[in-house]
Amino acid sequence: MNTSKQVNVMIGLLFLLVITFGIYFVWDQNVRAERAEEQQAEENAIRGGKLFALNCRICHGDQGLGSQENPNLPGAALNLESYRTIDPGQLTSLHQRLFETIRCGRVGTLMPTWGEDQGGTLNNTQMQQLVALITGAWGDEHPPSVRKLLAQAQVARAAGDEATATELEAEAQAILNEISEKGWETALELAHEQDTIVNAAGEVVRLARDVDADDTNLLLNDAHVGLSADQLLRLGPSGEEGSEVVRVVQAPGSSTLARRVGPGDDTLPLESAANFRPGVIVQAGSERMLVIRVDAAANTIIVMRGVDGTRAQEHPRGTLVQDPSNEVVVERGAFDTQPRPHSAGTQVFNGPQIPPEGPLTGESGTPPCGQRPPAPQEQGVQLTPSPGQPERPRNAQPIQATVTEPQNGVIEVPMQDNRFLRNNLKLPVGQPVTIRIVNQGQAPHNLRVAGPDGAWNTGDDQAVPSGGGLVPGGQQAEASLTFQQPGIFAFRCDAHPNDMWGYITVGQ
Ligand code: HEC
Ligand SMILES: [Cu+2]
Repeated sequence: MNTSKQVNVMIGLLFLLVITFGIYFVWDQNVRAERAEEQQAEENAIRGGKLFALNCRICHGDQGLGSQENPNLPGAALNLESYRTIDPGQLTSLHQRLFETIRCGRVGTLMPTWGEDQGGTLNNTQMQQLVALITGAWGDEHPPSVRKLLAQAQVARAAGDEATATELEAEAQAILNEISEKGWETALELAHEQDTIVNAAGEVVRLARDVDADDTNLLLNDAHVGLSADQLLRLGPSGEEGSEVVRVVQAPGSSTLARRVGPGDDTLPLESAANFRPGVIVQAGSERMLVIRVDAAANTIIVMRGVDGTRAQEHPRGTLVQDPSNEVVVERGAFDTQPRPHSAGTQVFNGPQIPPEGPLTGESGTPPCGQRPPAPQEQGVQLTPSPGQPERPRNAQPIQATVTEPQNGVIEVPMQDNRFLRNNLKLPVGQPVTIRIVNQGQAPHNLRVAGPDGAWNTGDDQAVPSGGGLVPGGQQAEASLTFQQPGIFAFRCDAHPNDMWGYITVGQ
């Protein structure tokens, strides 16, 4: 081999090397870009979860399940698979609708306006992050791995391989679910963090002994953590089976002396006499006293000094006077939760916060985003529901004058965003009737009857679909309903409990 040949081979080899590196580089860039896009969706869904815990959970629930999570929550369920659509066309319109709903709120409902440009507190990026939390996609395009799977599914379907296509679509759905669920998990974690109560020593507040379902006295490791009457506490983490909400009736008294008291004074002036009870022993310094009378208005307590073998002493202003017991008297099963036994060590949380009842968006002032002002309430017919039935929300849709009865044992109820197109139904006693709901809107809806007990989400509810799930836009569902007693029963949509509303008259 002569020198020039050697040189040529060398050049050839170098050239190959350069090409190989070039190809590798381009490929690597692609993979990195895809991974970055994937991570972007996830990171934004997680940011969305944090924003949700800070701004939205008061109405939409710690887990984002709204009224499905607790009947007291007015917000719609947002943590649903039906919002994580794999249909690219649907994603575009869904993204738009969710973003606009968050930005503008919904006139005539409790859903507030969030867009900064509308006087709200969230910027566009933050609102996009909330949408990412709900859809599992960043913007109106799916992450690359999902796009790839969907393209493969299309090829498989075109080739007539339906089974493979379905499988690939399920895989794509699983990726969106996972991204969205990361965000929802973050929301729940942050909710727990925000609601955790710690005492002055930095210890987390817990039950100090087991409680039965009917115990109204809870012993805590420390009850001197600023609890006040009427406050709600949660026993066990929100979102976990068995968590219960209780209302504080009486927390142990704790305050400081408003003035110096001598050993002979039996009236103690306090900063606040709330929470003190007659018959309880309180402690100031090393002295114990028996509370005889409480004057909450004057912020004084009348005591018997130096009990339990202690001696009456002088106490300077600012001395801590407290009921050293760590017992809290509560009302069990508040906020429509079930009283249940709980074991010692169960964490005690603050909350939930009670959702506001108004004002409704756009009711006073200019409606946001140029939305029309809420329609003046059309005059519907007045029905007198059976005793104990839930109260019709202020802004619920009017009740139609036209009564719909079953045709061949079936009643069809078309639904739009957000109303039942038939909401004055009449059914016979004791006979099964099929109710078919047809969702002509885009938002998910269902139909739930409160039942004779007048409470939502209890054992005597009947729902369409029967499990109480939501029917995505464009789909329908049916269930057979039977009423064993006459009466007028309320129904509503779980996702839109404040506006989608109707009555079923049974018998007569
Ligand atoms: C004061 C209570 C309240 C707060 C706070 C609230 N919402 Fe809502 N939201 C509602 C109610 C009520 C609805 C149902 C409106 C209806 O019936 O159309 C709703 C509906 C929605 C919908 C539309 C669901 C659909 O498809 O119909 C979205 C999206 C939404 N809220 C997102 C949010 C986000 C994100 C936040 C926090 C930034 C938030 N909401 C805070 C009450 C609230
Ligand atoms: Cu609905």
